[in-house]
Amino acid sequence: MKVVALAGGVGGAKLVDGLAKILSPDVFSVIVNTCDDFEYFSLRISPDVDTVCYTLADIANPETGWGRKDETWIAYHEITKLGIPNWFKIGDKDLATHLLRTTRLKEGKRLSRITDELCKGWGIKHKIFPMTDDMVRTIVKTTDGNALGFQEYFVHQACRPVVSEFDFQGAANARPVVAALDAIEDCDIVVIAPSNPWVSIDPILAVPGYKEAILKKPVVAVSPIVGGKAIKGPAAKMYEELGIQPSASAVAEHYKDFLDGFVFDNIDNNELRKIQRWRIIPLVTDIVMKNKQDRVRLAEEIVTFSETILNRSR
Ligand code: FO1
Repeated sequence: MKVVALAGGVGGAKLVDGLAKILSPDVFSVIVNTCDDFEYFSLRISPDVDTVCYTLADIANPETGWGRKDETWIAYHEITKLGIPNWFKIGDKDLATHLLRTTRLKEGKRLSRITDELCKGWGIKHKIFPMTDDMVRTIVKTTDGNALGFQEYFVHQACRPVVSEFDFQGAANARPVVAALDAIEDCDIVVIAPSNPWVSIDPILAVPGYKEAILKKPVVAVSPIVGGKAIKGPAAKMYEELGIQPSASAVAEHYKDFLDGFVFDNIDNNELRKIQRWRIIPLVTDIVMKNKQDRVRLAEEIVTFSETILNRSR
């Protein structure tokens, strides 16, 4: 069975890691959000791509999920000592990634080709596709009338502002990575990882071509909301600020136009009927990935679940 996952930051990367442990590179690939990308000290940062790759290469910081494990902060402290504002923490190992990516971009290389080069260097065999080679970025509109770059909102202002709208700048005119579209067309099922629907998955679907391609495929999504809360990040806060009660069923509703199966946590079993009303097949299980074994266990359950969905549609 061929699987393509759509993923964003830390939560999505954990499931991608579990799936990559049980599915070989010829049957599993990943399309990653690049709307969190930004320039910092003139370096091009692609946080979600790096988080997925670092996690797959087992070099991710286990506490934060982003950045590198066993990191050193010499360059970071030297910059700070110079009194330069330094709110986005880049470690020395992580810096190497941004230096290489920025240099290659200046040489005219596309982000997808640069990601291939980085993956080769990190020993990652699975195909990791940035969603586009074009420059896109999430602008977070807030109720006090500001329009913030995503990292300004997420890191510098620690998700405090109240959101009112998201603008995926450049997405409507961005071109999908052709090989990523081919991977969807060639796959048996698409898995939407437990990433933030608003700012990790919606940006991928905003790039022309992806939504049309996944509409032709069975789709399974995994809830990033458990017991009304996000496992990590501002997803639940965003739901509340957008006037929607954060819940597993709210996530299923977000995707319901193209969803065949939905994986959510035992704690939200009370949402079962609501989700079934949208003719979505449920898988209720423990979806909180506390360790690497959980990632593989959940991935195995999702693969089995996907096979039952495929058998139904045949
Ligand atoms: N997140 C933070 O909360 N603080 C940081 O200083 C920070 C630095 C950072 C550096 C590289 C990188 O790839 C990610 C980094 N992140 C940081 C996480 C990043 O903001 C998020 O991972 C995504 O944008 C949302 O998933």
